[in-house]
Amino acid sequence: MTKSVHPSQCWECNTYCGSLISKRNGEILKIGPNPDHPGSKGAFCVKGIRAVREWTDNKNRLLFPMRRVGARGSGEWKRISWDAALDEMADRLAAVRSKYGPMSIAGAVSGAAFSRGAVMALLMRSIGSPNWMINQDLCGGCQALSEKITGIPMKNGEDIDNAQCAMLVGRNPYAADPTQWRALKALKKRGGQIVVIDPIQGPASRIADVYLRPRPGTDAALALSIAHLLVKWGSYDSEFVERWCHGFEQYKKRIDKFSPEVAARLTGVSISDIVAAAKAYSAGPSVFVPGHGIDAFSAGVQTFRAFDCLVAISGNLDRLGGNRLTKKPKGFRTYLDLIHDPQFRLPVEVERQTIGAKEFPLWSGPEGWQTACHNPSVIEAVLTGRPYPVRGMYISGVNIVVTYPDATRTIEALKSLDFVAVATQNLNPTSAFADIVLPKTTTLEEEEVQLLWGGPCIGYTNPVLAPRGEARSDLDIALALRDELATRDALAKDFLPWPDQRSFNEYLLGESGIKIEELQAKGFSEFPYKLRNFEETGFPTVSGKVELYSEKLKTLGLDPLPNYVQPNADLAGPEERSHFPLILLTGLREKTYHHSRFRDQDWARRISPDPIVQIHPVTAAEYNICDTEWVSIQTSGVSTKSRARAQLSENTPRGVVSTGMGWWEPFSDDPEMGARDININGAMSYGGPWDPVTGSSDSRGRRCRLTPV
Ligand SMILES: Nc1nc2c(c(=O)[nH]1)N[C@H]1C(S)=C(S)[C@@H](COP(=O)(O)OP(=O)(O)OC[C@H]3O[C@@H](n4cnc5c(=O)[nH]c(N)nc54)[C@H](O)[C@@H]3O)O[C@H]1N2
Ligand SMILES: Nc1nc2c(c(=O)[nH]1)N[C@H]1C(S)=C(S)[C@@H](COP(=O)(O)OP(=O)(O)OC[C@H]3O[C@@H](n4cnc5c(=O)[nH]c(N)nc54)[C@H](O)[C@@H]3O)O[C@H]1N2
Ligand code: SF4
Ligand SMILES: [Mo]
Repeated sequence: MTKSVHPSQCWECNTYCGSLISKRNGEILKIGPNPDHPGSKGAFCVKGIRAVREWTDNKNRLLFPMRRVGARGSGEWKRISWDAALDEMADRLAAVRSKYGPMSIAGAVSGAAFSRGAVMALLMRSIGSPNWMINQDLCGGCQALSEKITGIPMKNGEDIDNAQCAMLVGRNPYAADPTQWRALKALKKRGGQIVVIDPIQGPASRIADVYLRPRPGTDAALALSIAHLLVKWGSYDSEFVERWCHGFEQYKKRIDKFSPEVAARLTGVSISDIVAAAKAYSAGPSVFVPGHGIDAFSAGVQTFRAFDCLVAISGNLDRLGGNRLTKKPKGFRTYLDLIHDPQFRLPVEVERQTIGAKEFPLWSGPEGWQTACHNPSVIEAVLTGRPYPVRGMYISGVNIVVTYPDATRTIEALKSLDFVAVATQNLNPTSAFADIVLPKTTTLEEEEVQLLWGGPCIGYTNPVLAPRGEARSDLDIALALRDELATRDALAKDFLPWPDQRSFNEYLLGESGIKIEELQAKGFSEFPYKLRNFEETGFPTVSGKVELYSEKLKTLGLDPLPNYVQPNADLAGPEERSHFPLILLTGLREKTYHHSRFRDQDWARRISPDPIVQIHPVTAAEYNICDTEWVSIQTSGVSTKSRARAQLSENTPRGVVSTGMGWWEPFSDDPEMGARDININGAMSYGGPWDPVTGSSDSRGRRCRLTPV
């Protein structure tokens, strides 16, 4: 009997918790937290302990490539060899490419937080297409773009451990992030203050010293008002502002308008609570802890700009106990570095044709954050041929039928394509519409090296298991497909120069001096860094300073200053209000599931068998809705509905209802597996209004109605 312990990390979500994996005779005995990990410091969750193992050894695990035999979406499959799968995929993609051109092929993936994102981008570029689709318009994109525009990349650099005050805005760390939750409880214990801004009461608001409950989508007014008070009280960092902030005078004029009286009127929060939040935040060091609750909506960038500028002027930027700027070891390459490296880029005239680049130049195309395209516009292109046809798609590591809004349109688009291939670990509502499905490795079977902003450190995922069945990693699939396309003369250029995952990972480590062996032994590698070395680094903006006033936004004809934007739900006329009287929030996280993942695991289904929609008892009574009863949810402008069980709760304010996401039915006979029944995105629109920078649509704050079924 041989026993061993392997330091690794879980990356089922981008908390990236350090893990210790015990093995006996080649099989996993236990997965648990690594208390020495500088990022997670021993925090962990049930998904890391349990779900990922069952995900790997699930009875539903896809183990072999398969070809569709019935009609698309009929759910009938036949096992084929990898050779046959790659042959057919290459033939069909090459045919699409020669008929409609390289840009008619698009790739979909979650994004560049994982190696599979970079691999998808480079595979598409090798084909000659700049069109790869990412999730971030639905997740974190507004935050990232605001930070980029303002010049302060600080995502995941929240130093709660050294803070005196944490201000949570639209964040539910109890369910979403055990590392943050651990740190917040410790902060509370040592007498620090917690400010929570969230329309829905939850575990965080219950431990808050100051709890602000704004109307959904109005948070920017709170940030501008807190800044207003800090400047009025003289409790901002005037030295930093003087030396490092661009446009303070214009910014000051803007925040002048946001007295607590004005903000109270816009948000529904009391004046005294706004003042209390400003007092707590100004005491410092204070850390801003944002979440998805203020991201992924049509005013997401402006909302983040309002908070980011507050972080800057309050002196909490890159400060112990504040928001640390991204650090990385010298010579190390991140996935984003790779994507932007000139040697891996298509000609700029081609990148300019990325779908979405004209409308959202800071999102898509040559100047874009990840260069990826605008998803709803790609779906439009599939269905209408405008701005040009998209006829083939390769989807990997994303379940777009469930997680993109408007499942009906996504399904229609997939059905109409000339060719669709999906790489996945299990059959799901997206793979249901594929011609070919490919079995993918799980995080226990892959080696991954990445920068963890949180540590900060370089994190390492140890491939502790050999791939089950015939599963392959994204890079291996991409390399094999590239070779097949090359023999068919269907490549623009080869942008995948690595023979295997190890050499890819060594390329990322670059000249950092960090070796794979060290990572294997420890599971991570820390590196030295400095705080507030602004004289050395400057800020990556036009002015070289933190741009309170954004020169980039001005050039694009957008508001260069952070502002409050009225929520779309407020713009509805009397008829829409009477038909759709309630405001819908989506995305409520559950500890058991990760978006659409783990939906086929018995233990999780026992804890959480059905989707729920939370509703205030008084509102429920108004619409004859009883507790635990199934209701249909319909939003304004969308004809399809979604079902969920009502949960009467005073956590939700009157007139607002809140539901989760990611639901589908793995064991259903329905070939769509519930994607247009219990999936909230069956009832959501992916159309505009879009955030003018990221193209994000409102994933919450939509007008809706609930009807008992
Ligand atoms: N267990 C589990 N953990 C996860 C995930 C998962 O699926 N399962 N997903 C991961 C991913 S990718 C993400 S993006 C994160 C998401 O996790 P979080 O960043 O915590 O985001 P949400 O849970 O969507 O919403 C957080 C809070 O925002 C509030 N909110 C809604 N609308 C508004 C608003 O207008 N203003 C304010 N101030 N608050 C609002 C909601 O009531 C909620 O309490 O979780 C990550 N962690
Ligand atoms: N209405 C509404 N829609 C939303 C949201 C919302 O709040 N409301 N939230 C949005 C957010 S924040 C996000 S992040 C997206 C999530 O959207 P998705 O990324 O689509 O969600 P997942 O279910 O996490 O992953 C989908 C597929 O990725 C693959 N995959 C999963 N884990 C791994 C892995 O470890 N390795 C590899 N190689 N592949 C893997 C699997 O095939 C899995 O089925 O959904 C967004 N959609
Ligand atoms: S929070 Fe859970 S799922 Fe996310 S990385 Fe940590 S252990 Fe894995
Ligand atoms: Mo997300």
